[in-house]
Amino acid sequence: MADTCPALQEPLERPTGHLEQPEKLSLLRALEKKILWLSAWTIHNANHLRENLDGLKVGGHQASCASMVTIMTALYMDVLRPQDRVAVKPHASPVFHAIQYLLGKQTRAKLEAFRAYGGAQSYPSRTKDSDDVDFSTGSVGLGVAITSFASLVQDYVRLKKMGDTEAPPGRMIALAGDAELDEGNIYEALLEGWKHDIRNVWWVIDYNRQSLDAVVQDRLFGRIDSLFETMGWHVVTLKYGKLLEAAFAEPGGESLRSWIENCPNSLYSTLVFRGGATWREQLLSDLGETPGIAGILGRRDDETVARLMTNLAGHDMEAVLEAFHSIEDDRPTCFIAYTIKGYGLPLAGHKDNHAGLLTPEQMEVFRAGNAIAPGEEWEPAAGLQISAETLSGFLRTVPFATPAPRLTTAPRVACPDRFPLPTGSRMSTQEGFGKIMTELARNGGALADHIVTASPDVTVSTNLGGWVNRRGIFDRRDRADTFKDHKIASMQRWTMSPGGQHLELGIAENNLFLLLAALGLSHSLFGTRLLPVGTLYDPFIQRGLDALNYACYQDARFIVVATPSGLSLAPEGGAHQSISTPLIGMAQDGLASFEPAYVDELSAILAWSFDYLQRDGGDAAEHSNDDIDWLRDIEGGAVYLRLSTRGLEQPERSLDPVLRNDIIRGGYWLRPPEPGAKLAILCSGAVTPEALEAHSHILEDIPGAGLMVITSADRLNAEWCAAERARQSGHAAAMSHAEKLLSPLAADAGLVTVVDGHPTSLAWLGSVRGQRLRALGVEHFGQSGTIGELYKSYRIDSDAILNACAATCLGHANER
Ligand SMILES: Cc1ncc(C[n+]2csc(CCOP(=O)(O)OP(=O)(O)O)c2C)c(N)n1
Ligand SMILES: [Mg+2]
Repeated sequence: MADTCPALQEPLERPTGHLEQPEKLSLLRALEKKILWLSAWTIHNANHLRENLDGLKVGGHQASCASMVTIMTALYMDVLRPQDRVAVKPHASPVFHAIQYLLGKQTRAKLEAFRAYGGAQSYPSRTKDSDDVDFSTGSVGLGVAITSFASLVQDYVRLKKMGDTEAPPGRMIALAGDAELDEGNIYEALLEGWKHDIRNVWWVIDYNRQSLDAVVQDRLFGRIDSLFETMGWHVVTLKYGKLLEAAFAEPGGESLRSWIENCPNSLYSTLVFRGGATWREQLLSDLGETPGIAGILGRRDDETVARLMTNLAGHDMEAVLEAFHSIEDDRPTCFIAYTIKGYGLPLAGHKDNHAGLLTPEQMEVFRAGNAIAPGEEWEPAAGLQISAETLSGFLRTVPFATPAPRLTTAPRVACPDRFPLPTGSRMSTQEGFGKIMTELARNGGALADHIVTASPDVTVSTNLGGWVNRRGIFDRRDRADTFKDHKIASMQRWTMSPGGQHLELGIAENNLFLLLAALGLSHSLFGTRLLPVGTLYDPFIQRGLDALNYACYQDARFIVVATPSGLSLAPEGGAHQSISTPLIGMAQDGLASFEPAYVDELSAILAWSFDYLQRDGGDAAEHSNDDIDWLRDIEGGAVYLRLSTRGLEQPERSLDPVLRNDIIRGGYWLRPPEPGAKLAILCSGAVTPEALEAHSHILEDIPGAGLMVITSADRLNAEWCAAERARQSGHAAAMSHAEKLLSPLAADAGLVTVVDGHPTSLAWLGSVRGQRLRALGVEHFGQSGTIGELYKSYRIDSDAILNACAATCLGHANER
């Protein structure tokens, strides 16, 4: 079987010359028809023609696809340029893959395996699909919003003249379902985009007035265009197609227009579903007495009446092309394209069509309508009134379909293995972070120049102020710091310019993570390596969690610094206290998380992180087959640092390479146990002083007891799980860092873990060697107080640790 698209099997040759408009229009209409067929057939094939081992519905969304076929055909086959980047409505995935198939970038095998293992993905995925997905989508709203942040990133790199500034800028385009506009993150992004004066963004709204459950009410959407306009967007409404516009010009046409304008969505949808005869009946009943209407209807048979009444501009190729090509400036533009969900399919207009599938019988009728013979389902030219040569000739002229890869890469920026240690014997990790960043800003160099920071209105309170003072705030225009000009004393110098390296956001954590996602894809979207660092308060990770997950899902590369965290923020109190974030850090794929106790640990972790962000598996060939990438250290990823404002006495030591490696792998012995020791305390982050105090008391009774500092429960756990899997697959000698660390202890030694976060994050350590373990941590919302009061109240103070040690050693069950 020829796996790539047969239309493009001859050698590729770039085209010359332009087609005349009518010829192009008829080719685009033919492609529109083909793309509707291929998307519907791909879904049909997955649901009806493949073996179904689970007995589960495979799904796919034929109606959602049909809604967008005209728009996407016009864009991909004519309007887009290679530098444009598109976030496709999740449920239009089959349309996207069909287009890529016709353009020679998707295989037939993957279409046939749509929604199957290794096949084209349900929703376009940068990491799982192989056909040039720019932005993954799936969680509605996020794909739309990321395009505004991508445009900001494009401006950031272009204004700094990083990368290829000769090439024209791309348009960042979102193809959105109308129900996506119910998601609040859209409006957060709109506001932020306005503040940053974003350019070159298009949002194309597939306004089919249907969501998943139902036909939606019209009232809210009446507000949408003014909302965009208020935010400085240009709004283009594509309402009526050419047929309807022509009919409106006939006698009685204006009455027909006002009838449609006033027709409730539910009635319109019902009539679309019922078809021509019902349209005629309804129009005659409502407008039969109106002069001209009888003529309009009389001159058309039922099928033509139906075609006329469903001729919304979002399905009118000419109208769609006109609208897209009319835009010549870089102002953000929102296209509201009226469409019909299921257009061209028997599902059209039915309120339950979201998950609806054509029955095999309906598919046969649809096949006949498309003149596709059995066996020719995947043939590009089958059923079209144009020859295979004409089609393939045209596909070669499509500007978007450049043979060169559209997505880019960028060289790595060299990173040191540590940063100079900030001075100060007592310091918090947050303060240490601020000082390291300030030093980086001061010392300059390539690493500092590629770092870009961002924060949702907590720049100063997360200690980024020193960095910003030196590196400035990014703005498209130079803006003075008025306070500074007026010589008003302030620690903060907030000069804004295109050279600035900090992006100041309003308070919206979703926006922070979407921006980090866009910044963290800059090497792939714009060919420029950026090293993004975003700061926020740790509890508000949960506020932006879906966007954080979204960023990781696309394999964006960034460091998120979350501080303060846990009870250790003490007087700030319960609402700002985080409990579950250590668990989030462990469970989030694509994110390596750390909770350092001391600033030298942080320094080593941060230096490693800047390198880790840039890894891409490219070095895999340098590693032997046995060198398994258990921690994805070859592949790389994003990083989460959970920091604290609690000042700790810093240890006097210098990190040798072994200790540095242990810190990066997730833990080390701060007080090594004696061989065969019967007890160890394992602590993480800000509670280390309590663990140290408890440990010094324990030594009186159990002289060999050890104290381990866990810098990354996430990486320790990941490596342990990977080693376990490796052993099961026959690598008998596989051993993880956690196992090695715990090996000096007696087999029946007791363990006590303590963390200023949920105890479960360390509790698994008892399973590593099958040891008794007491896990201390925080399970309930906290309140204001001193650290001492709170640690005592929530039982993570040194007394509680001592009690847990005693109970573990004595085997008591009820030490509390
Ligand atoms: C955050 C989120 N919530 C819920 C869903 C489930 N869902 C998928 S599509 C959809 C409605 C889509 O309606 P619309 O955006 O108008 O797309 P259409 O299919 O009508 O083109 C919903 C609720 C989702 N994908 N993401
Ligand atoms: Mg919709």
